[in-house]
Amino acid sequence: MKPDLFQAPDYYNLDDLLTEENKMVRDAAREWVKRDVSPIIEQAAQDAKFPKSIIKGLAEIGAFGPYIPEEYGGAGLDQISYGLIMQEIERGDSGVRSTASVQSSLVMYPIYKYGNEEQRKKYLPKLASGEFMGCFGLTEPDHGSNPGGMVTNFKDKGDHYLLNGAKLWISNSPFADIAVVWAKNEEGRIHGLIVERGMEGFSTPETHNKWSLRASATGELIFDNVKIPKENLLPNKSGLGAPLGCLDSARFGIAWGAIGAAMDCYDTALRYSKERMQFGKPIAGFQLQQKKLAEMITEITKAQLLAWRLGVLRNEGKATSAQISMAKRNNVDMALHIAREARQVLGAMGITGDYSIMRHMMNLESVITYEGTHDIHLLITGMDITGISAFN
Ligand code: TGC
Ligand code: FAD
Repeated sequence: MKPDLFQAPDYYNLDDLLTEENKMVRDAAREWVKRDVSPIIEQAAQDAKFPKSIIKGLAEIGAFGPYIPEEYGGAGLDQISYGLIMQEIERGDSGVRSTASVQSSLVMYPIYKYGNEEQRKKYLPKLASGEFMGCFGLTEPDHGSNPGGMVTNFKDKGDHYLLNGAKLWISNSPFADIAVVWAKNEEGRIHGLIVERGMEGFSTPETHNKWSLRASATGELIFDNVKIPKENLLPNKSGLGAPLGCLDSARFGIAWGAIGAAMDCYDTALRYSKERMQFGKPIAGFQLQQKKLAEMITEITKAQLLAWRLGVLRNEGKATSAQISMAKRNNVDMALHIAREARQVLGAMGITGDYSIMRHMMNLESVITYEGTHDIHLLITGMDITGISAFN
């Protein structure tokens, strides 16, 4: 892969809206991605291997639990710093951002929010430092967009629960130490359970042959009469709203992360277009290429404003799930569109691993699908503005 010459676009001087802490956190993440992610990520994606060597660095830049209080090992940052960290990581690779999103918003968040003090103290500091890695099991083979239909279940056996079922498409599952798993009790109520690697009857086979998120490990979670100690149930929230509440936090991070992937594609295309000569002049001088680049920077700027405003609302505790949903859908769609356009600006070179664009494009096909598909997010907005659910 070519040296990482990334220069972040900031067309509307959005830096003026950030605090000194926001900028410090963002710059540290940016520096780390340049130094430790860019040199290895293309090979990791080509090899379809999650680069475990980056776990320590992710913990050091505060990517594991950015907004979790410091007393539990988190970084205690605001929502905009959290978003900026996700942006910078996804500038490097969506798969690396996935690892951080899952650890922070889908594992640490439910333990922090729905767990008791003992669970917080037992797991959060180790998750924050990367000593423990976690995964989140909601999706099942027959229940993706409709997680409320899940069939994974647990029965009360007196001194323990007995867990049965299967989860599919689970980021980090092949190497995770713990899994936050959503399952129904005998009354059909959804609860979160912490399942630990090594428990008898629990296995995590890896899913192979992905053309997307190749630097992120994806797998299954299989529960065959797994005995779960009663103290591993998350006591403070149940129902579908519990896992969906975690998704709000992760989707917010994705809304920022996708901007990073888009910025990298735009920056690469801009630089290439100024250097690549055809018909005796740089291709950046042709109107059709300028149209592509002008539209890219416009869409990135709009997405940055959306994310920033959403961050302010989150900091004030005022962001709704539907507002988060809109930002996730818009910004991922924007990034995927930009990746496709930027790929064309590079001509044949755009399909090679010498540049990051094709990897971003393929990754974004997962990002537009997970944490709620593009269609599902359209329907969430539709439901919010009409008051009528198109789901049931
Ligand atoms: P519905 O009846 O609308 O809602 C059930 C209950 O949940 C509440 N609720 C929410 N609560 C918190 N946050 C949200 N975002 C919420 N959305 C809904 C709702 O108020 C209700 O509460 P209550 O108290 O009345 O019971 O549920 P539904 O069955 O009609 O489904 C709605 C739908 C389709 C929007 C939802 O199920 C959905 O979002 N589906 C998409 C599934 C999804 O996003 N899966 C993600 C799996 S995890 C993942 O992809 C990780 S990728 C990680 C990575 O690598 O980065
Ligand atoms: P389906 O729900 O079968 O949808 C198929 C198509 O039908 C989609 O286009 C969808 O938009 C459309 N559709 C469905 N319902 C409707 C409707 N009502 N109206 C209109 N159209 C509809 N899940 C986890 O729990 N944990 C993870 O860590 C995790 N990581 C993932 C990592 C990767 C790489 C991927 C690809 C997925 C991951 N997922 C994870 C799963 C992800 O959340 C689901 O793939 C996603 O929610 C969609 O479910 P599905 O794939 O079963 O598609």
